Amino acid sequence: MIQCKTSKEISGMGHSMKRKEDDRFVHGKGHYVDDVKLPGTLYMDIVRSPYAYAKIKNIDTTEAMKVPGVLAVVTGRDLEKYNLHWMPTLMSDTQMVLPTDTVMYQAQEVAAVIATTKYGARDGREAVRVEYEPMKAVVDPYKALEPDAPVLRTDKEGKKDNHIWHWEVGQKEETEKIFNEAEVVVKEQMHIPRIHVSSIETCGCVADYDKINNHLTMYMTTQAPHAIRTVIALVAGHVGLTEEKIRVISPDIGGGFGGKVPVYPGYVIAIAASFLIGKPVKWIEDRSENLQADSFARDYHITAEMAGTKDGKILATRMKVLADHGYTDASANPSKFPTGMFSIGTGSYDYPHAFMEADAVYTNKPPGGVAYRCSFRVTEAVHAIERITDRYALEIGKDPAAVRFQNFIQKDQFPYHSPTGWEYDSGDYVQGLEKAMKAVDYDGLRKEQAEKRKKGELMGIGLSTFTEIVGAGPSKDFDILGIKMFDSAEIRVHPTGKAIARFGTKSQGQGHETTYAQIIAEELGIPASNIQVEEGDTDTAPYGLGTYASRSTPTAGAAAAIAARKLRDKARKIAAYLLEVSEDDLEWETGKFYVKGMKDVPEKSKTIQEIVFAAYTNHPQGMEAGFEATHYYDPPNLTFPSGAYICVVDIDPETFEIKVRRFVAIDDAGNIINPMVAQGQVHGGLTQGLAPAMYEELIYDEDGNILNGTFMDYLVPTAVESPSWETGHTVTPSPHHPIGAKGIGESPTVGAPPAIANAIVDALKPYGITHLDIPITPYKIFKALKEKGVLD
Ligand code: MCN
Ligand code: CUM
Repeated sequence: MIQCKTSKEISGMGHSMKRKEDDRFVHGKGHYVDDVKLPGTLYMDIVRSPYAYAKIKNIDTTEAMKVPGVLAVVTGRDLEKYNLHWMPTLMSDTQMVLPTDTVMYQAQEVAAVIATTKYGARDGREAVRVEYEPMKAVVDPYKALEPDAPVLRTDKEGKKDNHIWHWEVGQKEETEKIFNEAEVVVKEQMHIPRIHVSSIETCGCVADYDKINNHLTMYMTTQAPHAIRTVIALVAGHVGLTEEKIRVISPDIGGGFGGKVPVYPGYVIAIAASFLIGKPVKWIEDRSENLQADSFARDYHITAEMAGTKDGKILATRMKVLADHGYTDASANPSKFPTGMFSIGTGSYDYPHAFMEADAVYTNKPPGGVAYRCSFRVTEAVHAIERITDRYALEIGKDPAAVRFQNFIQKDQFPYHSPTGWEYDSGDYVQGLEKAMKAVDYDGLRKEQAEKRKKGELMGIGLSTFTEIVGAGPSKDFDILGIKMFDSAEIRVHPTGKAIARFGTKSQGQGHETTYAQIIAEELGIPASNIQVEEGDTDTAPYGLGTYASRSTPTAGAAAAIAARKLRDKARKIAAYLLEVSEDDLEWETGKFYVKGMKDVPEKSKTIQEIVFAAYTNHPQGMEAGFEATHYYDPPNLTFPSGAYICVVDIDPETFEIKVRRFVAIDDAGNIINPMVAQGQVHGGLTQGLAPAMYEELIYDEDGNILNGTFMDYLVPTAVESPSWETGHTVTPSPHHPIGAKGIGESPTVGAPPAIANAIVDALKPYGITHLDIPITPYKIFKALKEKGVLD
């Protein structure tokens, strides 16, 4: 049970207050970027490449310009005149805005049509004639590294291969020595598939350049409005668009999931078009464009190895990654680590040595890599460690739960220093797994499974006991183009004691309007319903780095608490003045200061509302009037949420259809602000974990054609496919966070896939199957059994 310190009326931390924003959403009053309707708006549509790799011989715009309403067709050559045809990526690589001579992936932007109507722009798009000279695409990342592979990035002077970077961490020699001498060594080759966030709302913007005032207002679906404003200023400063002349407004967002962190070429083209024409330009992607061309997630090929003793003690792990980044390294991964937080890969287990290395490679696919509730690639790391731990348990013939208990980092070992250089803040992994096992009746399930196996029935039980790492971040390791990854909160309390609070983050559905208000309510005793939360307008919100990597609670949530505490300090001074006592004689109880020992004497206390009123009407002379505070929070460390997930599957012995019978998720995100919101995050996140485990994968043929570029073929699970998720939690507060909270937004998507994969592989254990790559489909099971000679 979560203990609430505040009353329901105040609704501080721990209250399942209903989400304030939902009134707006359920009444159809949400305001999304496509709802922005400005007088004189022009519409943009984008011509896209049918080839994955081709030279552009010619772009003929004659017919397109004849289409009624078409005003302009913008090509790479046009942008080149302003040096706007390339832009920087967040990983210090470069990306085309529009190509001048070569296209690098199917669906890449080739030209943009600007018209007075949406349909005119679409018709104009169809009328643009592009002459291509197709070239042999490089699709397989392993082949891309072969010596005779064509070099894709010929724009980079002196580039002789498709290799992007090499990264390694850990103890290479010690690990090798352990592997050479260990009693047991297991190894599996895994692919974490390329997937797509497929948010309900696609990406889009309205670029509104005002020539008279030289001012750009950019309405857009971005998770990081301030960072985008800075990027625009850096890219377009040379044409006079300096940062004070740019306002980015991110209205309501219909799901981001990481796909709305990057800067897409469409945004830059829309800005350029509005800048040149002087009218607002709207660009809204359609569903297929979103799926085919926007930032993808994952695509890691991992060789995972574990060394241990015969009786279950893990001694070391080794992981080798090949990362397919597409044609440019545009991961939204603002850290000094090119693999993001993949090096959390020793998981929840305590052993002294590990070694991880990764190589990234260019291929003729869309760029991306970090999206989809990934915590900067913890998804990949957790999948590898949780799968290989199960593989090890299988090898030594021990129950996977027993192996986990044997190797868990114990709660008194925190702060725990991992062999790959992280300092885990807190956790109680034993308690979490015990709770999950109790919830499913683990021993009972194993008995049932043994009975079923005798009858040839396929039932599997899968575990995942993962550690997450979120809250980017300590500024020493995390920045976007040099801007440190702090985040901010500004609280302004009006004379009547009602407040507005603004943040540098940006909710995309996570419920910040409610939960940030609850943090402030907890600290100041002002009812959460009287605290208006605003995000997403760079003209009004304090500078912040945005919402992704489950960082809002760890960073801006902390900033909210500290800004509120600054106000409480001021309130104490005012209360002392009003009550004519010394500050030390006062005590705080949510919502009021009272003279020590006189809690129940009305005239010996002042409520926060009375104090705030005095700040405007009767403040002590010499004290600054008003009641507002700002805080920029640079976290001392990341937070380390964890989870113990158990999945039970039944597989049809004839069709191999997989049914998730039960799924229990015990999460630990430290102190919880709003249990209902947190549970909602877990439910949604679990379905997004089920997705890559069983359904989703972007598939390309050998020419780089996407084979499932529409929702007819790319399977996004819905409520129909989802089991009834069972959730619960344990609470180990983060010791360095002002309210002891850790992030939770991505945990379920990080933890669920290996639990499901482990359950399916466990069901197939009697047939000698040791690993299956996700998404695990009935056909994959059929093929694997066939290969094992089980089926004729
Ligand atoms: N929360 C809480 N108690 C905690 C931790 C969190 O009550 N101890 C609440 C927070 O107050 C917040 C929500 O849970 O309302 C998520 O908080 P947090 O874990 O800090 O994550 P962020 O707000 O930074 O959200 C980002 C995270 C990411 S990275 C992806 S991807 C994702 C996710 O959130 N995208 C989402 N969840 C999503 N949910 C929706 N509806 N839409 C998305 O696009
Ligand atoms: Cu990795 S998806 Mo979220 O960080 O926006």
